[in-house]
Amino acid sequence: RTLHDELTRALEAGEFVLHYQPQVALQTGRVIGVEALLRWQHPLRGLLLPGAFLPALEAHPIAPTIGRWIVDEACRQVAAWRDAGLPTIRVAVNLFGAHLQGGGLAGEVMDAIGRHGLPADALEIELTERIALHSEDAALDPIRLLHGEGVAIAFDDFGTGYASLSSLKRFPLTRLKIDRSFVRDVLTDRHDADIIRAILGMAQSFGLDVIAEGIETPEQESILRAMGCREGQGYLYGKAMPPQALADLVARDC
Ligand code: G
Ligand code: G
Ligand code: MN
Ligand code: NA
Repeated sequence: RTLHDELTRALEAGEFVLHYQPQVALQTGRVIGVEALLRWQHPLRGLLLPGAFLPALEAHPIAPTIGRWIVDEACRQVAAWRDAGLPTIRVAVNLFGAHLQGGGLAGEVMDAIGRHGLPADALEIELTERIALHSEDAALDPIRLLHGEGVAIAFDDFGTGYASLSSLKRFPLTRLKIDRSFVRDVLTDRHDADIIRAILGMAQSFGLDVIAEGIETPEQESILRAMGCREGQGYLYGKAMPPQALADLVARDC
């Protein structure tokens, strides 16, 4: 069987799972959100990371179907954590371009939120610049609609592409995710520190929240906090983990 055929079988067999990477408030250290990251529990090859299958999946006709499953599963999980006594945690999902193009996105997302009894702002949709850039203005209407309903919209890997500044004007956004390539050398590279300051300043003028990705050390955390960044994500707080491990992490500081 080809990888292409395997993906259809995997969806039917329920082999896709979501792992969750914590996002914390830099002032308090509290977990305030998670990013859902797709894994494939392969019967022979073990747990596969997106690098092994995402390119094939993105080009596959079932991408929108898997995208719909991801939204529903993420909402189901947040409701399950809440029902188990945890606070309602915001969950961010990464969008497939083909899912946005498919046309049904806004209805599916609002339906999932409603079905699981979540407030709209418990869900965040992550858009990459690649998706944003390659979409006609009208193709972004579902994103505008969801933003209007209170769903959070985040711009992933911000600062690495070309259309960042005009995108801020064109898109309905809630949050910028500072790409981890700027965080990595923030302590030693003056230009990276300047870029982060510029992003924070811009976000403030546009009324957007910011989260820094790829925080791995307490020193990176401290300087970002001092620069006025309020949220962070990275190995310092945890890698993407199964739902129960995430619940244990959150329960520790409840
Ligand atoms: O941590 P990880 O190796 O899971 O992530 C690798 C890449 O795969 C990241 O760029 C991430 O955006 C992408 N990715 C992970 N999960 C999903 C998903 O559910 N949907 C989409 N579209 N991309 C994902
Ligand atoms: O959607 P996005 O491309 O941002 O997906 C997140 C990716 O970043 C995943 O592959 C995840 O494993 C990776 N990642 C998350 N935190 C860190 C970190 O602190 N350091 C590094 N090197 N990678 C990270
Ligand atoms: Mn992401
Ligand atoms: Na990112």
